[in-house]
Amino acid sequence: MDKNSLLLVVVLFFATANAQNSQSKERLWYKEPATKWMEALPVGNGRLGAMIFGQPINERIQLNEDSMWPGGPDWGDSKGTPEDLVYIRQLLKEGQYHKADEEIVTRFSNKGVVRSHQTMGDLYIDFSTKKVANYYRELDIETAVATTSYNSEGYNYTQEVFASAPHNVLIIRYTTTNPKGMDATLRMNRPKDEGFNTVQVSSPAPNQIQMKGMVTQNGGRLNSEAKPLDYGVKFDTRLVVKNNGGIVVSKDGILELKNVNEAVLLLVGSTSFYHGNNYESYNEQLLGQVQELSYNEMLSAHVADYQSLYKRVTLDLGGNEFNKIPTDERLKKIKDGGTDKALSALLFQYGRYLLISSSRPGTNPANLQGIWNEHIRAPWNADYHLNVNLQMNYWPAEVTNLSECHSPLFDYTDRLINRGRITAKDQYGIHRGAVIHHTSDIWAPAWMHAERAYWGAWIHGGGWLAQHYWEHYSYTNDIDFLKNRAWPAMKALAEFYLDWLIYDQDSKTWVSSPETSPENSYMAPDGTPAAVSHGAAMGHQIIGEVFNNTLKAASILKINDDFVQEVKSKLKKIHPGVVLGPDGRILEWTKPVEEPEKGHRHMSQLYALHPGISITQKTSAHFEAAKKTIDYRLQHGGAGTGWSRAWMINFNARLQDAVAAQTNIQKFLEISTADNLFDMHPPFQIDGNFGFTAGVAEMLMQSHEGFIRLLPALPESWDSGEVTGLKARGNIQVSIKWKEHTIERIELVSKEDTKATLVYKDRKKTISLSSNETIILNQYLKELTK
Ligand code: FUC
Repeated sequence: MDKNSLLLVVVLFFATANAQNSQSKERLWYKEPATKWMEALPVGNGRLGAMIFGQPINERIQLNEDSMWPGGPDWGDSKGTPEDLVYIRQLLKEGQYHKADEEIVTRFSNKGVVRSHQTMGDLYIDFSTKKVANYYRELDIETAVATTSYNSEGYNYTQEVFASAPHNVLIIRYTTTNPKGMDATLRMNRPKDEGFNTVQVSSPAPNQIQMKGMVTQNGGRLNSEAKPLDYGVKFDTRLVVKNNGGIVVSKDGILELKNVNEAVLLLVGSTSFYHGNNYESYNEQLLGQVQELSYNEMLSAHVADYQSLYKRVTLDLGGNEFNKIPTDERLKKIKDGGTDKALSALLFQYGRYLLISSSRPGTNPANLQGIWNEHIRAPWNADYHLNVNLQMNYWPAEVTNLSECHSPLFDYTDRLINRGRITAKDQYGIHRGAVIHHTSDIWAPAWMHAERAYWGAWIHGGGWLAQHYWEHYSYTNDIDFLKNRAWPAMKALAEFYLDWLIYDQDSKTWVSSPETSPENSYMAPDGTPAAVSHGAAMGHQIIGEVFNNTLKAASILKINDDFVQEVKSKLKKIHPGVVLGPDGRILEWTKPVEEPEKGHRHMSQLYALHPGISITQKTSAHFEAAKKTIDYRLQHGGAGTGWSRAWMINFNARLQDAVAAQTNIQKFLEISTADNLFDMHPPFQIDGNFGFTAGVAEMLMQSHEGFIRLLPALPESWDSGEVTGLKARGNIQVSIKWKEHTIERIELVSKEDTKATLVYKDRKKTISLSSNETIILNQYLKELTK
């Protein structure tokens, strides 16, 4: 065989291999390397993350670690006094709404917004390769491995990257069929922060790069009182190369690889946040351990660990022939008006992939960008926004069978509650319980960070998070969790509300005041927008829910003390959260008002529909009013951001409106999805990915009404399909197969003896389930479907 025909054989071989790859189901794949960050592909082990560009010659791997934050827990917990609260309440009584807006900020908020999560830096790998053919790049979300492959001058080259949770390391492997091996240069650096950059890069050993320093830049927007920070989390990032063939030499923190046939790069990143002063020795120890392991050992451990979570749920909506098309081209077809239901299934699973990759037991919770952030000052500081965004990140956790991934949220909220107790006491004079305002950072301050009342003065971050504790229990039946984690947290948040509410003589109800409705404002009587109000729908809905869930928990835990009695009595007279206006919509404030932003992205007055559970088909007037409220928002340009659109999918699923849910899915793909399938606010914000996944699950199965509703919002085009392993409240796993819009098979698995009621369209059936027995409900299908 001459050289040319050998080349042809090799080229054909790779062409076939690539085509095969692309047909397999759950992967994102492309024919071009990423040229922008939003085209790069994310991997992560919950704490450590990377964005892979897949550039064959000058590769960039952008690195993240979830505790890379400046500062410390030292910004204090409160400003203002209980007298200031009395003053604001008085202003509202006098109808001085604008003054209340101003004074609430002046008196209670003394810093700008929180600090920013920061990038850990970049790893660059420059190859001497000149020509590239048959380029292929993918992220296989069934194994959580990102692969790049290409051919150069007759030889194959591959890069594989994964972030291992069991071994706590990022692993990158390069291989080639070229007997002469590869030549490459490896370096790491980190963008400069403003003035206190302390990064040092060196080579402590011939095959190592070390990058260490401190996260010092403030990042957040500052008001005049706050100064840039010269302290923060200390970090140590190390890269070790293990090579097969050739040599590795180091010079000034740069590694040169010559004639290397295979190179395995092991990258660890450790910080003082997790390891105190031992963060460097932790890395040394860890590297010592992982260097002993083979690539295949680490890969198998990674895949087994990842799949133990990922494989619990499968979704097939048909249309899988589209998987043969590169992901960016599929998206383009949708933007051009096409449909691709397999892409919805892929995006559903991608949300699960992202949650597994950004939130694992022991890590920090997924921030506004999960863990993937290339900035020193990220948009909205990549922080923890508590007025929808952080909660949305965790909407898919229970229903898509990833309960474990929910746990960082509870660890973090417990920390918020600790600080929120001080805030409640010092700022508002409330001596029991905790308050948590609208945004926070890794140090978990709970106080008010506000430059403007309409976004900063909101007090229900904690109340909304209380829902997650209750839901985690509802889905898992984990009584230890209820007793030891959920109860103390729910009680702290309920206690605060008990003392926060004031009795309103006009309405003869308990009202939350001062209130704001997330990021929105109403027209004050003088015809200009104001934010602070005497009561608002969402606040009352959240407080009502906290009280209700606390009572449910108390009854399970057999607690009936004075606190429980007080909750019962205040709940009876709390201002209703759902009040209909003259046009039949649900009011966002307690009275009908002119709304300056009629299509506002937050749909706070619909909290009771989703993620709350009090508006259901049973409350038919509210159900109808919710529909009207949504229509009105959309008619006025609503759901403009990715997360808002994703929330719409969840609302429509709850309203059992398959057509509207499908329309919002289509719009989400058209407007809010980037080529790497990251959600765009814009810019990138991960909440929409998680909200999308939760929304699709809600379209297929719901369990918030006390029974399991099957296929409540199945779009016309999802005519046949199968979902397995979804979780219903009560710790029941549900799988459904359907054909031509009719259920063919239902499988239920319960961990304990219980009863389950299934509802399909207008049919209902209650059955008994024994523990750990798989029940296939063929015998009931007739009753359910006809
Ligand atoms: C909320 C939203 C914004 C943005 C920010 C991070 O405040 O209103 O749209 O998503 O969080």
